Amino acid sequence: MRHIGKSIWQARPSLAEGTGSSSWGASGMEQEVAKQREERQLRPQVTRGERLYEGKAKVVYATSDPELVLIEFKDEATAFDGKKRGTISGKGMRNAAICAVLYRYLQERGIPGHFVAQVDERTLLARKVRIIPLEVVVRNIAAGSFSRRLGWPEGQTLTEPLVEFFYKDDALGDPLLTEEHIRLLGLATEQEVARLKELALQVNRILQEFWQQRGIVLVDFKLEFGKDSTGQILLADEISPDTCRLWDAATGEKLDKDRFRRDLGRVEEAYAEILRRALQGYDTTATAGRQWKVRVLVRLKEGVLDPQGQAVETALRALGFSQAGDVRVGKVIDFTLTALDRAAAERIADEICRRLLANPVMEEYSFGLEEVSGG
Ligand code: ADP
Ligand code: AIR
Ligand code: ASP
Repeated sequence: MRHIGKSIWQARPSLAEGTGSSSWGASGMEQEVAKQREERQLRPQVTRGERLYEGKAKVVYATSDPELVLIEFKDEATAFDGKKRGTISGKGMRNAAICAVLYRYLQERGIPGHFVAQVDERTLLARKVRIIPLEVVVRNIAAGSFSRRLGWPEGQTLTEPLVEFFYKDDALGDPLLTEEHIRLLGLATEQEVARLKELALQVNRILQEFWQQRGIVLVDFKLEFGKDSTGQILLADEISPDTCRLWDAATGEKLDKDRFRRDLGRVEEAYAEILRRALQGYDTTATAGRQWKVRVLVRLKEGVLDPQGQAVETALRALGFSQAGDVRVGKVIDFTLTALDRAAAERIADEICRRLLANPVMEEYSFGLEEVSGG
């Protein structure tokens, strides 16, 4: 493994000593710092590599781990496919923090996402994916291009959530696509489109509840998805006031990028308010769900040399147990996890095995799952 430059963990300023921004609630911030410490222990050796891509709102860097990227959030803002440009001071830092909170919340609930850790004020570590060039929009209330296109007044509630696909192509102005267009253009298969819709609606349910608890109405939002090196579809890119419409439930005030798009003023304040609300009740969100006991068995794949197994076999023979043969030594890993339901727990356990516990080249794994009762 290549090591480029300083370890990002050493390079990062601690949030606690960070900007001194007043937007962090005291207990929310303590929780946040604790989460970051936990995440840091999981990925201690990753270092920053070359700049892979600079977009309108973020810069993406390679890392010493080919499966991971660093995503740095900028204060620059654009709207209308880059035609309107400006700076929203503090946006990078706030969007990175909001995004980290939302991704943790979603991934704890079994949504497969690219988020790994927040490494400094404006930078997230994420699993590298090949982005599927679709913007997947979910709408609960009419607004924006939906209102313009179909003449529904802004604010009218839809009878059920609507999923729309747009072609992620600035030069074409991100046109709306039908599922037939997606197939014709070869952007995704029918099964993949079904999976994207399913995930988008799951994300909508989870985020609607998250924001509702914080006095915010989730009007609509845009998601991006990508495929990791194994071909698994992961939720990727950011989820923030840049990509969601968020209205104050009590006053109807817009607390998102529409303030910038439409020159409504108090843009920075809106982002700060969303961060403050996102951090509200942070500790309760971290422990939501049921407790599951997981037992993972990891063994070497058939045909991989197992010196430990051979040693045990030799020792058995020395003791006279000539009946025993084909000894293979594996390991057992026990842990508990918190998840809303069995399906979520299984998705998370599988991820943990694939990403950390079993080496995909040499090892195979299986796991069993049991709910901790009486909790
Ligand atoms: P844009 O490309 O629209 O200007 P950004 O400035 O947000 O957008 O740039 C970030 C780019 O990184 C986006 O194109 C986004 O699709 C891509 N991206 C987001 N998450 C990942 C990831 N985990 N791996 C690779 N690319 C990603
Ligand atoms: N969005 C779409 N393209 C880029 C972004 N950020 C988001 C908007 C809005 C939702 O998708 O921020 O929350 C729908 O956008 P529109 O313009 O189609 O109404
Ligand atoms: N389409 C995005 C927006 O309006 C960004 C951009 O168009 O530049 O928010």
